[in-house]
Amino acid sequence: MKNKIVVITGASSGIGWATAESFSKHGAKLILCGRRKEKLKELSLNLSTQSHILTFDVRDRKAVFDAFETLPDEWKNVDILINNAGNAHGLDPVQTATLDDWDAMIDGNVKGLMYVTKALLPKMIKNQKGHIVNLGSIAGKEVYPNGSVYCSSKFAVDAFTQGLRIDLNKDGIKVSAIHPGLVHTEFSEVRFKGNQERAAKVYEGIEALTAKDVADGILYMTQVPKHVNVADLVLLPTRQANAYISNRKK
Ligand code: 8X3
Repeated sequence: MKNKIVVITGASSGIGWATAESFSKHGAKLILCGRRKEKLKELSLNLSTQSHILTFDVRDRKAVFDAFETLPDEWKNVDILINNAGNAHGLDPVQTATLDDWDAMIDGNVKGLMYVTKALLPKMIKNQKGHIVNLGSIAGKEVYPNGSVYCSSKFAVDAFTQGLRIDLNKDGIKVSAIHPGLVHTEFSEVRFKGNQERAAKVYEGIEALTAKDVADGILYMTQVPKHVNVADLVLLPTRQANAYISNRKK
């Protein structure tokens, strides 16, 4: 991992932040992407290796391509892209969900991930090497009540990952996805628009995964030998059997 150039989207919090810390500890140089410049600066000060900050919203197609265009030459040969940016907005049935929530999830989780991938591909193809790791979810494997659009967005990530792996098969580029279950981050607070009480309930009675657990999973996926691709990794808390069944302490 030493001196590898690693792009992480959504690096300003949660899984993205923890992944930046883990990869830096293993010697990687990091391109930290996110919307909140101050948070990215704070993160970069915490890291023991070099980092470069790119501030943009993955939903803004032009901003994505412009941001990567500005990379100095020494940062252009990206080895690993971790497509982490994404969120859930609301937990509602189709009939009552808002279109703004739908747009935010489809534009960010799906189209944003595709834009970033597309922006970085030409160089990876030219170099005939690279690894793209997409953040899917257990919600991309099973649909749960009131999650139709969030689950759609994560099913799309799964489909895009599989398709991209086919398209890049001849180019020696690894394409993988990691699908976490319950992870204790700001995820539920964002989903419930700041309602901390509702967010806390999601993690009640269950030892959820931490952001670092997911970062460790990504690190494992990117450290296996060159001829091995961990194509699909579902990571669940031990107390969670699937999207519906969890053994919660009373
Ligand atoms: C997060 C997993 O099941 O809380 O992507 O939606 S879940």
